[in-house]
Amino acid sequence: MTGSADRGASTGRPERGAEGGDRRAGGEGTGDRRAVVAKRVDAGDADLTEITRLAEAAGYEVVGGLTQTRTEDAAFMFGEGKVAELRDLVRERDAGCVVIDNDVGPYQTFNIGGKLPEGVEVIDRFTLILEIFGQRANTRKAQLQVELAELRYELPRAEAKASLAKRDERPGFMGLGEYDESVERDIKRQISEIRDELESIAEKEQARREQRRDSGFDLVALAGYTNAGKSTLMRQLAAELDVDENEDRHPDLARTAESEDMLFTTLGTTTRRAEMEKRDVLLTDTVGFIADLPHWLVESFESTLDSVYRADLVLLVVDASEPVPEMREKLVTSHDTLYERNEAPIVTVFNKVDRLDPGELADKRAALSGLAPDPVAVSARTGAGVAELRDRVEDELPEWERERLMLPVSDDAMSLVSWIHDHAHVDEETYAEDQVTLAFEAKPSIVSRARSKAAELVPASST
Ligand SMILES: Nc1nc2c(ncn2[C@@H]2O[C@H](COP(=O)(O)OP(=O)(O)OP(=O)(O)O)[C@@H](O)[C@H]2O)c(=O)[nH]1
Ligand SMILES: [Mg+2]
Repeated sequence: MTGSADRGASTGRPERGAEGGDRRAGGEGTGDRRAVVAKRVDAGDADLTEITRLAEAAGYEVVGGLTQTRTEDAAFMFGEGKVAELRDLVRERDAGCVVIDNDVGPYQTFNIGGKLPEGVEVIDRFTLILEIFGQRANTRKAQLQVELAELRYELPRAEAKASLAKRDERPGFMGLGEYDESVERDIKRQISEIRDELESIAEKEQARREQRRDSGFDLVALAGYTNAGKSTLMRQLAAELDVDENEDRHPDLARTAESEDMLFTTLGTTTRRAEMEKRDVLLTDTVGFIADLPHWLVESFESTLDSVYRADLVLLVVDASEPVPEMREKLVTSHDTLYERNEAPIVTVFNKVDRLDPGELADKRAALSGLAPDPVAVSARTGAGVAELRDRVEDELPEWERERLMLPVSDDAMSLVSWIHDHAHVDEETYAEDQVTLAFEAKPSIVSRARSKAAELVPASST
């Protein structure tokens, strides 16, 4: 695996001098991956489950946790007493890093770091997610998206530092040494360059989607919260063949959609041909959703989700083995992510039903009927319900038209016959002496192309 130090260098992020102002997790080389997780909530009980799983996904060993319920402290996020507790816990557990599941501002990060033992890193939820994405980004597009997100994370911080340094005439503020305003300009320039490149990749992908539709394929996308079981379901529904012509894919990459009991296993998109009765379906698996992401991070990864937004049908996968409140929260996050840009009908899939008894399933259906009307229950692990899901996909896809064509028996007509076989579902093919009758069903666009191709044939054959 490429160390994040390498990757950092390739982003061209501003140099921070040898004194090491960079307090972010250093990846390989720093050695210490023991982390304490912490979270503050305004009310109720803070839950450390997700941040722990995220930290583990990034390769940390979580050795302690700490929560606090109180309003945000402007300087320290937590109360100062809690920060002292945090320091003691870090010492006791010999942790090298503190992961905070809150939107920690740059000054708060700096202040908390100042109270911790020397060399202990402070990172927040977003930096952690970026770190995971950075470790797993394996296509040019994914790398660009990570770089974009990193730069967008950096920008307000650079702005703040520049203006503070100017106002206070403290060029050494936060140990940055000589801070140059040009850093800010540099970040903005890089952001715009990356955006341009991402846009041109997105245009190519859009062209490819159109080409696939023209060839008679319906495009179905898997969406859902991270770890819902999208990639596992992909394997149930699709042939092993990977149809992504990913020119820039890293050579040593496995070309299958990987599944692991870990958050954000899948980052890039994988497209495979699904095995359906009638329809030719291309199924795309992609990055999972997660709650509480700032808009800049979501936007940086937006083009990853284009295959979802522009699909003909979306399968929204939900882990139904979780308690109803969690399912509800994750459904809401998923709908929020889809809401603004999605154009396709959505079928909700309750996955992991092998872990439920029938009574529980019925209760969950009832409790969530508002958010998930008429879900299909499956187990991507055992394959239960997958046949029903296939039927449902075919039912929900845009209607096909029926057509019946009578063609002359000629070479040109025969190549049209084979074109129709490739692009449509042929119900009947009968040969009489000098003509062939073809009855088929296909997308409206395919039917009209077949008609016009047939119309071109007739004059030649009638001579
Ligand atoms: N018991 C059970 N486990 C499942 C089922 N489907 C998936 N899993 C497990 O759930 C975990 C996550 O599955 P993935 O397919 O990687 O989930 P994903 O939605 O692709 O996750 P990301 O790529 O991280 O967004 C893995 O450990 C799977 O083995 C299921 O039907 N039953
Ligand atoms: Mg996956």
